[in-house]
Amino acid sequence: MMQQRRMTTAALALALVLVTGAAACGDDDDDSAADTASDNRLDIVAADYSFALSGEVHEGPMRIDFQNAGAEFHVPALFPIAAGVTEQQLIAAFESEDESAAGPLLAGDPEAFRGMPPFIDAASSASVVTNSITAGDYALVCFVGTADGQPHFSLGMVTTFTVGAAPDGAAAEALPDADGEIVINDGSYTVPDNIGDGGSFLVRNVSGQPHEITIGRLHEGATFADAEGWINQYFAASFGEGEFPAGEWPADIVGGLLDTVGADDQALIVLPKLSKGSYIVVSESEDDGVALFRTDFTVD
Ligand SMILES: [Cu+2]
Repeated sequence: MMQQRRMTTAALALALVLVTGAAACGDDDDDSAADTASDNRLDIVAADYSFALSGEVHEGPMRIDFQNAGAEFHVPALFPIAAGVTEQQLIAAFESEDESAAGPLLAGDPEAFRGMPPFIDAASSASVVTNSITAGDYALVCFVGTADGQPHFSLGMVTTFTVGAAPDGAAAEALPDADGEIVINDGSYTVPDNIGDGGSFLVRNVSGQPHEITIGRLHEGATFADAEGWINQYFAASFGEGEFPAGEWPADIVGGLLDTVGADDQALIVLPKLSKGSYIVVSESEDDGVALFRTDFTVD
């Protein structure tokens, strides 16, 4: 069930969300969120097909930088796992026809909001600051599939790591101050006027239902429909239906949150200074699975 659920989530995210943007002039290292969380930072580099992690992390405001050094799309799905569970056990369980196989390996609520970075396309990166990841052992898993139908986790995109207790034993601290807010309304987003400057942006959901969020930039001359058609075809193909689309995806992801954001969930999306262009903010609703909505903005 876990595998199916996560595959569905990842597929929907990829299929529905479309987005993107090239962060050509990115310098995201001088914002307050970066400074505040600089000592509690997880770097994830995805390749075809592996995750390389660096950084020792603990409960509390944690910055996560996710970079895709591969040629395919990758998703940083995070699950809490029972102590001592190995990557090999996880792969065997996810590959199993038995839907209950993964259950005993997991701990806590696998669907809980953790404020992870979104799926990203090749050569993109995305950063967040979250304080929703509690101490414990975790697995990072990519459920995207290859052209010949193999899930990336079967090829090596599973890794485990530990999040330590907060240094002083206290409850998680508040998130650092943001440079602005991105508000999820009922059917649209409100983005702050300074979003193009980059920085850290608090995501606040007042829509009454959970939503994901992905922010990207369309390539010059590309339309939303171009990007949507390409990604839908890519995703269908990655799960064994039809051919992969030709050429490049005409968009680039610059940020977002993989997890659905509920009313009480908070995390910061950290954006680089955005290059000029047409951007889009996209969501699906988890309630009905397909309630896509989008908001456009332009950086001049
Ligand atoms: Cu992958």
